[in-house]
Formats: sequence, structure tokens, C-alpha cells
Amino acid sequence: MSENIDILISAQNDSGLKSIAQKIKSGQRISDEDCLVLFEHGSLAFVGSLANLIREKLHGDKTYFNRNFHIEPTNVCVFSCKFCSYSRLYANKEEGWELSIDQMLDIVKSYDGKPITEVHIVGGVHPKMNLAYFIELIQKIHAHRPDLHVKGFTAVELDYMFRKAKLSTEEGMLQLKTAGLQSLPGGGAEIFHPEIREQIAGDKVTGDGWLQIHEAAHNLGMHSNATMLYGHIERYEHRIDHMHRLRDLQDKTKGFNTFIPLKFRNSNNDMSNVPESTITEDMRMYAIARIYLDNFPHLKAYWPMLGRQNAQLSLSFGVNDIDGTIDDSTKIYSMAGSEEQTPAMSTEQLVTLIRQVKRQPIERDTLYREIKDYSLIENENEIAFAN
Ligand code: V47
Ligand code: SF4
Repeated sequence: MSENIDILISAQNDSGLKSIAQKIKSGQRISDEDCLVLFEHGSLAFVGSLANLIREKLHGDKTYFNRNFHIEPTNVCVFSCKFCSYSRLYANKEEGWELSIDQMLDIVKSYDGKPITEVHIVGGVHPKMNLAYFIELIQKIHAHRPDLHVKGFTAVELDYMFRKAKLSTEEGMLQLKTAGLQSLPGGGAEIFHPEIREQIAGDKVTGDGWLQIHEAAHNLGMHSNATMLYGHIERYEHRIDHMHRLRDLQDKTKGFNTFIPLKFRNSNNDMSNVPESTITEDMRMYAIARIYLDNFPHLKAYWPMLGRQNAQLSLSFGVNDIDGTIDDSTKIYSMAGSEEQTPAMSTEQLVTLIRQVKRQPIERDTLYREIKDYSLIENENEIAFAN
């Protein structure tokens, strides 16, 4: 692999790209200016090979997935993000839903006896679902199934809950942690830079507010993920600013597990006039994120949004995790035009997807502790699956 990179570097005529590649090869951090050069001038093959070098240095061929399921308490939302195809102002028979605690517990109970390790809880921001409501939900899930890792609530939901409860971020987070919340998903980050954020998500938590909430969680020993919604009206400079803020916070807390670039999908929303990014641009985005975010251990392609074949392709462009939702009733992408209308993949299918591109399938828990190495299993029948 290292010889291939030497060939790539010596074949490079652009002296700027050549010196960036040398930096990456020797494990140095790239600057924002370098990152812009990669976005503007790096070919897919160039950034892809460098990202793959880093991916293989960090993880070899290991490709992680986990067994989880999603609960979406509601799609009623007080905010009005322009890219959102999913939220409704109020619940009605056709399009809006709001689940009671018992209904959500029934979803949890439907996985009894199945080897699921995580529940992922995210939804719209319902004016009546407050901190006390979610504390009760988490406590009940925890009491029913203490081994299940509860990953829940975007910084957008948390900011609203804490403000309504008139609590500081630290106090609110502590209450949720005490109830049994173990980590935070990466949603709600969008693009931090106010020039873009104000246009696409102007009424919800600011970029600084999002970062402050994740910092508070990290300070309590909780881990979290970070996303970035790209491929709409932002410029490369905004993507770099976004990743810069994440890299800085990660230097401080080391609390992020995974970065998840989310490709903007344009169906059924107020930004349907904005064209979607190409697959080439998506793969360049993954690769450059892998190169720039040198302190993030993992890079995830969320297959229900990207589609399974593109997620498979991303494994050659820096990605080492393809989520692994066993049964994803998430509507946020299907309503925005994703290929995956009812996203669900069995463990067997996930393992096959990873094996087809000669990588090593590893089932992990939320914190990336390895549960099972599927490359050691010869007999397909031994791949037990949960659904
Ligand atoms: O914040 C909304 C995005 C996010 C669209 O942490 C859209 O493991 C594309 O963050 N086109 C929520 N994206 C989902 C999320 C997530 C998903 C899976 C795993 C994890 C994790 C986190 O969905 C929102 C927003 O950025 N989104 N609408 C759209 N039209
Ligand atoms: Fe509400 Fe989230 Fe949709 Fe924004 S993206 S409108 S916060 S559900």
C-alpha cells in the first residue's frame, strides 16, 4: 500500500498536492488551506488512495456494523429546517405521528430475545414531549432491558428540552445520564457556519450551541457522533469550517466516536430546486473527511441514506463503518428521496456486502468494542441474525 502511495506521489505534477500527500503519508495533520486544495484540485483517485492509506493504518480491513433499531417518538417539530422532508407542524392521521411511552416500550419489547445492542432514539421537536417525558422513557427502557445501550437525542432536541426545563446544559445532561442515556447521535449539526445555517436551519440551536452540548456530554464521560449535511448551498470553505470546529473539540475532549457525512437529498422539501451531489463528489467528501479529521477514530457511511451499493463503494474511500441498522423505521431519508424506502438489512446481508469488497466484517457495540469477527466464520449458517 505504501509503495502505491509513493507511485501516486511521484506521478503527481502539482507541487501543492505533492507536498500535501507527503504530509499525509508521514502522519502530519493537514491545514484548512491544504484541505481546500484537496477539495478544489484533488482527483477522486488521489484523495481516495490517501484516505484508504489512513483507513488501513487505523483499522486494516476491519469494517464495523452494529445491531440496532430506531425509535422516532414523533415527526411533529416546532422548527422549520428548509431541507427537512419529514417534520410536520402537528400530528394528523395522514402524516404526523406522536408515540406514547407505552407505544415506544412496545417497540423495545418487540426485540426481546434478539441480540440487539443499541436503541437509537431521534425525532422532531414536539412542544409537549419534554425532559420529564424522555427521562421516564429512558428509565423504563433501561428497567426493561438494562443491557441495551441507549443512544438518543440530537443536540437540537436536547437544547429545546433543557431550555424548556430552565436547566443548564450540564444539569440537563446529568439528569438524562442518570436516567440511563449513554451516548448522543450526531444529528442536528447540519453546517455550523452561520452564513449557511441561518438560511437552512435558522430557528434551531446554533453551531456553537450544538458543540457546547456535545462538549457537556463528553465532560460527563459520554460519547457522541457528529454529522455534516453537505451537498446543497454550502461551499467547500463551510465544510472545512465545520470539520475544523469538530477537530478542535475532539482535541479537547476526545469524546467523538464517529463522523458521518450526510448527503443532502432533495425530494419533498423546500430545497428541491437544489441539485443533489454526484456519487464522485460523495466519495471525495468521505475521503477528504478521513484525511482532515485525523483525531476521529471512525468514519461512517449511513447506508439507509446513501443506498447500500454506494455505502459499499465508500469502504474504499476512508469509510470503516456502515452503521448496521437491522430494522430502521427511520422516515427522515425515505421522505427526502433516499433509495432505501424501508431500510432493513439482516446481519447476513451486511456481512455479504462487506465481504464482497474484500473487507473484514466486525460486529461492534456502540462504543466500538468488538462483539464478533465474521471473517472467522466459514459456515454461512452460523451467521445468526436478529430479525
Ligand atoms: O440532522 C434531514 C439529516 C439528520 C435531510 O449518530 C437529511 O449514528 C439528507 O443525524 N437529506 C438526522 N439528510 C439523522 C442523523 C443520524 C443518522 C444515522 C446515524 C446517526 C448516528 C445520526 O438527518 C439531521 C439532518 O442532517 N437530514 N433531512 C435531507 N433532506
Ligand atoms: Fe425539525 Fe429536525 Fe426536521 Fe429540523 S431537521 S425541521 S429540527 S425534524
